[in-house]
Amino acid sequence: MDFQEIFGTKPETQATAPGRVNLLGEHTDYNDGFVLPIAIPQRTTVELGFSPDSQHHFYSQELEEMVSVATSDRTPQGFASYIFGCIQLLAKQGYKIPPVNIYVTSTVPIGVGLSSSAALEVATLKGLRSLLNLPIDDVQIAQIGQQAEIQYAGLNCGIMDQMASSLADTHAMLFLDTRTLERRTLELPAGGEILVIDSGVHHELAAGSGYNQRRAQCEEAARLLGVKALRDVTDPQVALSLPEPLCRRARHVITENNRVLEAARGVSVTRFGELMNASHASQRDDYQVSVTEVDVLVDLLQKIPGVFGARLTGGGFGGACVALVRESAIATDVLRQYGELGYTGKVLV
Ligand code: GAF
Repeated sequence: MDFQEIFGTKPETQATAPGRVNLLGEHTDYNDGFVLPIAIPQRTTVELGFSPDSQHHFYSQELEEMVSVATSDRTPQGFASYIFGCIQLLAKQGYKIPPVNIYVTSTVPIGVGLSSSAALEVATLKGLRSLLNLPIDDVQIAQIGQQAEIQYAGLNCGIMDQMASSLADTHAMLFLDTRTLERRTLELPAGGEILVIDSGVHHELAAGSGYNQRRAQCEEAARLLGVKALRDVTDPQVALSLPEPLCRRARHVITENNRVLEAARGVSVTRFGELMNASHASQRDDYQVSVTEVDVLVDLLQKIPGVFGARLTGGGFGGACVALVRESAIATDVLRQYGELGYTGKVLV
């Protein structure tokens, strides 16, 4: 069923935003640190029109679900929470938002660390900007999207995903300083291609997950070290003065920022791969956001000739692995070996 079949009119406008895969710089964004994401080909598209009644109506093609909600209602659950959050935040900024119909379709995989929620927020905000001629730029869209995630979906996230979805493309990495929002695009290291494989274990990051706990631990570590954010520490030895587990959490963030900065200075594909491998070890051992299946998959990838490096990508606790490879055909071998161990993986990018 398309927009017209669902809502009885043609859409007034539409907008689209991609998911992202993060190559380096995990759990650094809410520490004011550095990240290196790139957009993926999968996108979320929203079509929009005006609602004939006093409610907003959101329809998800993938879920075949309609959610109708008035501005004064409580936040709905699921996909609608992100859209509702974006609308409410625009209204709080003083924009007059009439009741709207929004039709969502997406190819961004959900729950694997490729930012399906940021793609929905950014597409929604760009769609509303177009529908209502709102004077907001792509960075403001990322900032509002991040607040929608925090205030309406309960994930105390950083700004990487929304910045990547709003500003990145599939041809170059976005090197972003999440404190200043200064950014530049960087070519992928010559000779490397991106491969993303789903481990088959899906994650749920929001309220109650280890994600918000990790962020709180980082803030506590920064407080104990007397800095504004862990970004302000560059020597991993400094973390040793902290009690566990804050010591490990801080060490991950400090070393991860250093890895991103080294990669951004321009390194060979081999060195970039080594940095990815070190990033995975740090996420697994210090930040403790990996799971067995992901570790197995990363391990297989790292041993296959033609793979420069591999790591867990995104928030963790399951999800996908990103690898830098000579050619993506090696995926067949990896999936076979992963399957022989009793797991089911899937190539996503
Ligand atoms: C999730 C969050 F939304 C991001 O802000 C970031 O912290 C990431 O996990 C981990 O690097 O995608």
